[in-house]
Amino acid sequence: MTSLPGFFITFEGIEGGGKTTQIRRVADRLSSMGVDVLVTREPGGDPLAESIRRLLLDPANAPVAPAAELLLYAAARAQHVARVIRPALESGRVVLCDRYSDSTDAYQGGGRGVDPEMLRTLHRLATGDLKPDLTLLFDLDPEEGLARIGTRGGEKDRMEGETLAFHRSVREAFLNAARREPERFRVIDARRNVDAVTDVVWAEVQTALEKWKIGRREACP
Ligand code: Z5A
Repeated sequence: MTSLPGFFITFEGIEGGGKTTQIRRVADRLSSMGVDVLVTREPGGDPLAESIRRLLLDPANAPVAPAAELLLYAAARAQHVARVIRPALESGRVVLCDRYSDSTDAYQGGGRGVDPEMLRTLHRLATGDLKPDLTLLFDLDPEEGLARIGTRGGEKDRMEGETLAFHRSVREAFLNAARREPERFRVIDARRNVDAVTDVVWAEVQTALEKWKIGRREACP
């Protein structure tokens, strides 16, 4: 949990789970209620981090050495946290972030097999131990997620082009993280239709934000 005045929500899961669709819907609802909300994403969210994103996802750069991939994701995050996320939370905003450090644990840890201790050290360096207050994990079978992405058309990015076995390991790593930290994670059944998913997501966000507001009132009566 962050000790900063703002509230930090991350949207996680395998490709095609619907994170991006749902983050927009949540942002629209919060904005219409007058909540000061920032929507951002990883890798990216800042000009330098967006440049790193292009390098990471470009299929022309394959194969990328696992250590290089890990360090580039960490570098993008370090910049994003320092320049965008932390300042927004310090000024009391609600930050909605499409992927964060759980993606590194799932893709570089679960998918590529990077040692968890190494990942923890890098997270400390890149984020100063800044953790989300709430993480919504959009869960579905990778076959279904990749099929959704397929209907979008266009060329597959470098990560989308990984094998189904890779995406299955990633999904398992996400679910393991949710089992380890049940107080932070909410696992959302992403197989349902978009509106049904929004109903569940919105209920989780509202509950979390109510607790945050009560905490703020108690801190500054
Ligand atoms: N990565 C990493 O390895 N390490 C890290 O530390 C970080 C990231 C931070 C970023 O790709 C890649 O980097 C990602 C992980 C890796 N790669 N993989 N694999 P990205 O940001 O370009 O891609 P993404 O985050 O996976 O987003 P996405 O492909 O856009 O998927 P999504 O956000 O989960 O879904 P969506 O865009 O909302 O929806 C996808 C399609 O499904 C779209 O056509 C929707 O209309 C449709 N959709 C959405 N919801 C539904 C429902 N409920 N039913 C049916 N259809 C739906």
